[in-house]
Amino acid sequence: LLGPYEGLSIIGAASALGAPFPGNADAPDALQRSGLCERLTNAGIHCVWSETLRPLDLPEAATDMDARLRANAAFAQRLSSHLAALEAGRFPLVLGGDHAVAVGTWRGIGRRLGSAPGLLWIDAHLDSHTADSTHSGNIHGMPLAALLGLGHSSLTEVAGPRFDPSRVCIVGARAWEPEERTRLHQLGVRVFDIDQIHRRGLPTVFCEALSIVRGSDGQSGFGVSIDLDALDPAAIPAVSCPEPDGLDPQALADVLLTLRNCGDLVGLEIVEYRPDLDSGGQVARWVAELAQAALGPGSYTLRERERHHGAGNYAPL
Ligand code: HAR
Ligand code: MN
Ligand code: MN
Ligand code: MN
Repeated sequence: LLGPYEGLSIIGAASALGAPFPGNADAPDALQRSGLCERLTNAGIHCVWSETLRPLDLPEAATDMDARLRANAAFAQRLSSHLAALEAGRFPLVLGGDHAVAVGTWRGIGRRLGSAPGLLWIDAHLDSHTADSTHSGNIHGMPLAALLGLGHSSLTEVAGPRFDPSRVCIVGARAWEPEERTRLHQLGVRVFDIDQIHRRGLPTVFCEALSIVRGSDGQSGFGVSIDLDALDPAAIPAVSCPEPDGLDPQALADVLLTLRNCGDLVGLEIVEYRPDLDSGGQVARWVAELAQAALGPGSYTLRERERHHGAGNYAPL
């Protein structure tokens, strides 16, 4: 199940169950209306909108942590099953929703592969709280801990493999609480924070991060999860939790071009978009721009199989 893939399948994950505002739930529909799929198709990427999953039960008592954990876990479980069943040959692009959907995305992709891939988490935050350490009570502050096997059992038991901390890293971090930073340090997850990116430059940091998540064999795959709040809110204001001093969107698009050459990229996720804060559609255009940078045209990842084999220029990694 490594690349090249025959085409891109977009999966909408229309949940805001993990966020403090409802706006993330409308993101997949807004992105679909904005012509994302047509735009990628015009750019030479074979693209279909596979399905948009929506929460079945919207808990009224949103104040009750247990109810919210259960609702988020139930949604993640359905998303995991959808990804596990995705046809071979299709590359998954998951569009959130808030970042809590990542538990379903990546556990499901792990099931599809038969083992956990490496994971590059591009985010202003660390998303490594548990239900016991959270200050805000928001579940979208917990998905990375859950993928690593830590936190409330409802989330950690979403179907799929547990992720290996030595093949996970975070890029763009600049807002966290001490408990989650300590947790990641103890696990050995590498965090490339914004100060380090300013010092060393994004291309250098991105390259090092890729070498960590890809591992040494090039066969176990890696995924990329982009939380749009990693980007500077001056350019990308339409997110749930904006944090000043973020990445320049064009600079991120430029380094994502590297992914076109990775036959071991197994999935891409873009989350936290708030269409209710994007009346001009400028952030929706950046979502398309980032997906296009990572995936093509002319990428190895999505190269048509016949053309790939016919040309014979690309050896599988
Ligand atoms: N650490 C904070 C919390 O636990 C902020 C989490 C914000 N989460 C997202 N995803 N927007 O990164 O609430
Ligand atoms: Mn996040
Ligand atoms: Mn974030
Ligand atoms: Mn706090």
